[in-house]
Amino acid sequence: MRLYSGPLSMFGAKVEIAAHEKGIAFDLQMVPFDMRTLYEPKHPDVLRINPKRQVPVLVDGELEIFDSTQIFEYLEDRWPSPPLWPAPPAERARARLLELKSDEVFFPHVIRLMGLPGAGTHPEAGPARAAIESYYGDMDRLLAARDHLAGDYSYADIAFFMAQFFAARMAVPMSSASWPHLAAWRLRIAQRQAVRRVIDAMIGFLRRENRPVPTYV
Ligand SMILES: N[C@@H](CCC(=O)N[C@@H](CS)C(=O)NCC(=O)O)C(=O)O
Repeated sequence: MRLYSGPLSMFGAKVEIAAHEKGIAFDLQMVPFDMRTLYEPKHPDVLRINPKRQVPVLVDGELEIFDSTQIFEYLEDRWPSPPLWPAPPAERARARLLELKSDEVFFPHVIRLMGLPGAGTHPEAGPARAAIESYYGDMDRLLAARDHLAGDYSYADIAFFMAQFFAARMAVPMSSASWPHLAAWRLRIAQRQAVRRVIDAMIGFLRRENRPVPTYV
């Protein structure tokens, strides 16, 4: 199995973590990425497989798919153990919704900050920053009564762990005074071997590029 990703790809990191959690052997193919030119030029296999021209892309034999959430579904069907979705249908639906919200409700605010010099400290950062902090509040309330976002450790945790890692990079700190349950969850997830392996590689890349690294890691 081959996974195409980038050294700073939030969505690719989600898939890498899930594959490590399941003990799946894969070949990681990093596409060209540069802090100035970003994902240009595109890798020819990505252009051929994904009309959205984005990573992650997964190739497993004859199968060629893209999009981190679609890839999660394939990994779960093909390697059901250990499970990364809860079994009861309602809990599974809640976990899937949280995974989607992390990518499509929370993360767009982080992307907005990526476009502002100084990110969260830029004078125009206010609305995105407020939305990120409000989402932290929602997740903190959820985690007051449980250790993980939806049942046992799941794809929902993987997705939001990576999304908040990028929010922290964009100068929106998650204080343990304001969101104690969420901050404790983050430390728990950061200790997982599969997570550590992926974020350590990302931190190494950030350090080589002289970019700030979130302090809690
Ligand atoms: N919804 C997609 C988003 C993928 C995505 O935004 N990938 C970024 C890297 S993290 C990318 O390839 N960007 C390059 C581009 O859009 O040109 C997923 O979950 O995989």
